[in-house]
Amino acid sequence: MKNILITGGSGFIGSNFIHYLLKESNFSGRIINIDKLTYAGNPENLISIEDEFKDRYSFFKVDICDKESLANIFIKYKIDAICHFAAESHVDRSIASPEAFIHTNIIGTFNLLELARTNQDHIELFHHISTDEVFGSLGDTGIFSEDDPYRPNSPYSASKAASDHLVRSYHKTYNLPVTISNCSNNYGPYQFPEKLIPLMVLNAVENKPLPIYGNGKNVRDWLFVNDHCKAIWTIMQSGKRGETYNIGGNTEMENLPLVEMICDILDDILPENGNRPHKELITFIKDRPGHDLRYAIDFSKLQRELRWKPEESLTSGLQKTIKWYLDNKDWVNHIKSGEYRTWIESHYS
Ligand code: NAD
Ligand code: TDX
Repeated sequence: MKNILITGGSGFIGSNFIHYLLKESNFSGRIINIDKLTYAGNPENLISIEDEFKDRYSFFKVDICDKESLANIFIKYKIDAICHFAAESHVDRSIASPEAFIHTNIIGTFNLLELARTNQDHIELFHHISTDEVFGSLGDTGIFSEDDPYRPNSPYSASKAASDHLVRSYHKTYNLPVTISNCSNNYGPYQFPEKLIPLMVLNAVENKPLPIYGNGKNVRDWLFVNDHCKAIWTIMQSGKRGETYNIGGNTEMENLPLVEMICDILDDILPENGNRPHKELITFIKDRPGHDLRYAIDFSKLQRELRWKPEESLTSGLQKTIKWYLDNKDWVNHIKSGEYRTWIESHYS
């Protein structure tokens, strides 16, 4: 793999993956990042990369629904691998307005697959990033394995499920060299503060309410984003073409104790903050419609076949993440004030 096309590389996981590939991995080729820069895409995530890796990194503001622009980049940069992150990713937004999820997650993925199929001679790999949410919801017991049936419950997870099926079908029908990974909830630096962990951290710092949906007993498995990046690169290099791999963090937790953990860490780091203990900010609010009760992920296939396992514990990962949000005040302020949008508009209009 010499020229990797990364879609959605300016979002949370994509930008962490670009940092990982260029700074920590054995990859010596070139990255072409295409991103539409929706509200979730932030070029500030990659400022240091643009400076440091001028010869090996290029960015284009492109929508994966725009076939013509995709084709031009594909040919010009002799793309031989695709790592596909671009998506509408937030469940609550998919409940409020599902349409963009259908366009980007389904049609966008289809466009990329078609491009890969029609240039198949040069394509070594199409890696598709997906989610454990395609498997639906678990009760108190059980764990998702790669062979489980798909039972998506939100427009977001249904659109991801559709895209997974398309990717699989392009392998079965056209023999396109694909791999798919389905992972649990990621957390870490550069995550947009609409998702649970960064939202709770930033609200607590400002002594704002910490909104917990329902009774706080919903369970998620938390995967530190750098562990996820290592898993993706492992699969891209050594995963069997046509296969799906689950990726998990081995850290199942109910939402309420997770938010309490965040509060305890903040109590230690910010002893002067007004509203201590931060736990007092916790507020229970109306539940999310169709809220999946529990996700748990069996990643033993990845561990057994490709020797990957998560390295970060939830405590150390949360400490690193919270410290990152406290240390990167400019990044946080630009997101909160909307200044990052003004910058994008002036550079890419
Ligand atoms: P994100 O919302 O932070 O980033 C998504 C990126 O895709 C943004 O930069 C956005 O601008 C870009 N994008 C959106 N629509 C586009 C379009 N039409 N064309 C080009 N670019 C577009 O999401 P994330 O959390 O980094 O998630 C990345 C991938 O991982 C997604 O496919 C998501 O479904 C999957 N995933 C995420 C998690 C998680 O916990 N965050 C867990 C499992 C799977
Ligand atoms: O304010 C909140 N209060 C709350 O109780 C928010 C934003 C969330 N929650 C709950 C809902 C979930 O049970 O916290 C849990 C995590 O919520 P999100 O951060 O919205 O993540 P989730 O819905 O689990 O989905 C995430 O993980 C799987 C990503 O957004 C998806 O892109 C990924 O596929």
